[in-house]
Amino acid sequence: MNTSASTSLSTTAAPPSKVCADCQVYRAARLKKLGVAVDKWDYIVALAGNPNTGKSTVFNALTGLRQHTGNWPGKTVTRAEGGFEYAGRRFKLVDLPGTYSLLSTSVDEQVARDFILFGRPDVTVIVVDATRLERNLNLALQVLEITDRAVVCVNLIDEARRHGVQVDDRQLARDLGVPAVPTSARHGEGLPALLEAVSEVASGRLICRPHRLAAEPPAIRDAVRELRARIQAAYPHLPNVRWLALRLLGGDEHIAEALRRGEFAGLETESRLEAADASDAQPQLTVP
Ligand SMILES: Nc1nc2c(ncn2[C@@H]2O[C@H](COP(=O)(O)OP(=O)(O)O)[C@@H](O)[C@H]2O)c(=O)[nH]1
Ligand SMILES: [Mg+2]
Repeated sequence: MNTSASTSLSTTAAPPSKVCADCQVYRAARLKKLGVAVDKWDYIVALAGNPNTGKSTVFNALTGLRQHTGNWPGKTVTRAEGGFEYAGRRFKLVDLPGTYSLLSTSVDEQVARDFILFGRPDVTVIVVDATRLERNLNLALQVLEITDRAVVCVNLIDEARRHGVQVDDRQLARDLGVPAVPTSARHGEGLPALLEAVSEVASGRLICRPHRLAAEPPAIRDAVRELRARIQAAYPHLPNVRWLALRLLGGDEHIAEALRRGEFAGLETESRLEAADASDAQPQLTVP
């Protein structure tokens, strides 16, 4: 197995708490709304990635015949979901639409983003193409703005090798702050290490510290700071406040509406790092 990721990431057990029990109720309701039944599964894993990175190949390799397809609720976008067992735990794997970004400019992007944002998967596997790493990291960084539970699957590593490209997965894991596992899904290579990394992040044994782009342009710094403070006051434990502030500044009506409607209630208590001191109060936020 690939142990490189743990060199840059701390391994800590997630503290169980009453708050976590409450989140499970919230979470089951939200996932149901997103069309996912949660009763038979210990963990939910989302598969994100650009089109043609081998997402479906990874999905098929992990789930085999234990899969079915349908549509996302209220959308004509196809969804595949399936299950597998690993280390005595049952994982539900949800294949998200292939997208180049999560800015919600298409139905596919909206579906993928909403699932990561509101479904709060235990792990999001970001499948990237090892031969086009730079282009693929755009989506990876966007996912890491929304969730801190992710594993990067550096797929098509055989193609990269064929072209003389070597990917330094250890450095990539350090730079991104999440495990990076080289795979060749078509040939089954690297999948055991991928499963191990997913299992470590899902169980909370491995806590990721994802890379977030450091500074925003001076022109918007004050506005971001102010919005962050307001969102944080309403939802003290959301892991992606800065991203939300930036989306609001970008005129993202979908996010503004979700904040107005209080759809982030219950999400903020799930931050494993801070679950212990989360409060039960229902936050209210007025978005101008
Ligand atoms: N050489 C190679 N081809 C792969 C690998 N993974 C997937 N493919 C191929 O890449 C193409 C796209 O794969 P698919 O799983 O449909 O990509 P998706 O669009 O991300 O779901 C297919 O022809 C796969 O057989 C891999 O690791 N190595
Ligand atoms: Mg596919």
